[in-house]
Amino acid sequence: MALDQETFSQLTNVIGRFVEERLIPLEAEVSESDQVPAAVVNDMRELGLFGLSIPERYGGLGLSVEEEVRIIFELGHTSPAFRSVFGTNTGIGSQGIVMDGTDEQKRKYLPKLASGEIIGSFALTEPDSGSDAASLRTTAKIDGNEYILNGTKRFITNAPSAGLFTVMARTDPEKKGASGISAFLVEADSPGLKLGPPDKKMGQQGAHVCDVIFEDCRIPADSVIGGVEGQGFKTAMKVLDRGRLTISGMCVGNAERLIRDSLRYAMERKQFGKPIAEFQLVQAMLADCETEVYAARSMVLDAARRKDAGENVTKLAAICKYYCSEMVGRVADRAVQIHGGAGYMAEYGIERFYRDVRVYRLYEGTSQIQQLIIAREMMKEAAL
Ligand code: COS
Repeated sequence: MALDQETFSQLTNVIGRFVEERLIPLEAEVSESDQVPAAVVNDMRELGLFGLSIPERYGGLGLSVEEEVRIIFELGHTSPAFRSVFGTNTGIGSQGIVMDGTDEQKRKYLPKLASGEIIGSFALTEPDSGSDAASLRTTAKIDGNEYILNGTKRFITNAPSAGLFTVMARTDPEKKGASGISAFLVEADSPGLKLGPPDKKMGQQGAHVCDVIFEDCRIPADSVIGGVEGQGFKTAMKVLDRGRLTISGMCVGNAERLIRDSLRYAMERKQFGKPIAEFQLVQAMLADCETEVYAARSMVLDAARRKDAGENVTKLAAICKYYCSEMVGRVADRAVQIHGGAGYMAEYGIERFYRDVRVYRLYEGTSQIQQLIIAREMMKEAAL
């Protein structure tokens, strides 16, 4: 643990109250307006949410992975669009710098990411490169003391508000696979960087996604993360290992919220003269949800502790992401079922969560990619 027990439990309580009192009442409004109010974003800055995982010497709270996922469990009790406001700053938009950046890159960007002065965003996916990340085509060609970037990045979370992108691009066209890829820090106002229109999505209104287009975009030569070419794919994979744990934490939090709402509804809603929670078929659905979320929570905490202890958690992060994202999908489906017709109606908010959680099985690697990673790691272990 990075914080002492008492300070951490105070932080958890403060964030828990913020979620209950400030965010939950705004869920429907955020979904309808597709916007998190600026005043809420300010509160998030003041609470230190943008810097949860960024080391203290760069202005963050420096939480361990276990502490961060415990905070994320709390944040998962409300719509995921809220966490998305700062989720890339604490996760995929900052961790490339934290893990592999030079001291100068850390000093230049981490304090601004930690305070929320700028938004960080992670640009890996392209129109023709999703699951097969190593096939990406965006190029970065050295030209004197600059690189020139060309290509398009797709479905980039927080791109519309980003001040800084971590961009994976091919520096060595001779090398088709992962070893030809480098990671760059690209400021949003770099000449030749353009944004596409905001994408319309199935859920998570309030969180914004769009294309990022590089047309002869010029950036300084010292923008390569860590100052070394050819390491960008590995940086991206390490960032995703960590990101997959935090997404798993969101899945657990969202599932806990859905279970809480479903239990309350089942205990109040009467049919055939008694609360529907007294019917065994409804009880079975509640029990399955509770059992699965307990398993999910336990595995996320175990994997987070192992990561904090310095273990390689590539397999465990994939296991968590796979299990937790599928689990919350099942829980959301049962939540709709328990609510009956009300579960299908916007007024109750359950259908909104049902749509919101669907993306967990897709982004930061589909369930099928997680299966592939798990099996590969098993084979590697067996071959040792
Ligand atoms: N940590 C550190 N290094 C890693 C790594 C990890 N988790 N995973 C792979 N690497 C390294 C490998 O060790 C290898 O290095 P060497 O050549 O020195 O041995 C290199 O990276 C290439 O790895 P690999 O051969 O496994 O790459 P593949 O092209 O086979 O692809 C998958 C690997 C499928 C796992 C990868 O493309 C992936 O995760 N795809 C999904 C991408 C994704 O999540 N996209 C979502 C968009 S981001 S929101």
